[in-house]
Amino acid sequence: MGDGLMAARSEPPVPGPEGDLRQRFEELAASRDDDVRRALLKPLTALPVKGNNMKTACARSTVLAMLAATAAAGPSARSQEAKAAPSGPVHVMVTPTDVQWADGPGSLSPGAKFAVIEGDPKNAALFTMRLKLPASYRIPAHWHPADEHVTVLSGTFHMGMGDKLDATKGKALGVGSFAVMPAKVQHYAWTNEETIIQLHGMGPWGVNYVNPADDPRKK
Ligand SMILES: [Cu+2]
Repeated sequence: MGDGLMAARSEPPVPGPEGDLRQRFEELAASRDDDVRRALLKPLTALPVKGNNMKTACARSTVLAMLAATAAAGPSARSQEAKAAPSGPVHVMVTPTDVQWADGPGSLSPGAKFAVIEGDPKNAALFTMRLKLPASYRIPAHWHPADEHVTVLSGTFHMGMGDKLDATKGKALGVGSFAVMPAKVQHYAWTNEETIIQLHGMGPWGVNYVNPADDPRKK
């Protein structure tokens, strides 16, 4: 019965339910769109089959089987293409000795060192960086365009909220401490000993000083 159906494709339309099935299959075969295939498949199942018309019933079941196979092949073929695509997440595994420190960043006053260990703070994506701050280091009141997430890895990082650094306020964050400074909220920080923090957030990242005179990029 499969041969008969395929041969019928070059013949003129056959009237009646069987002709309908052939015409639908032609439309379906011409379509590369999964949604069109499904739309065609749906009304096809609703076609009436007379109990004693075995030829129509056979043609119908064959078309349905072919439709099901075609519909099933589309998405799975596509997902295999996706699996074969070369681009994908790049893994990151960094040990403390892997970290390559550099002087900076330019948004902080001299003496700090930094290392970007994931992403690029300039991009609109997640990034992670580390800051190594010497003892008695000051970061005057500032804010960021996105939430700042701070994890203290060594030393003690002191953080306070407000528009002016006040070392009599704030909180001492020891090793293992974590802080989140919401976007645009003014805060400040300082150290009394060498301190390493890990900072992560969504780029593009930036430091905006409450008092422009505190900005080392403007000096
Ligand atoms: Cu900050």
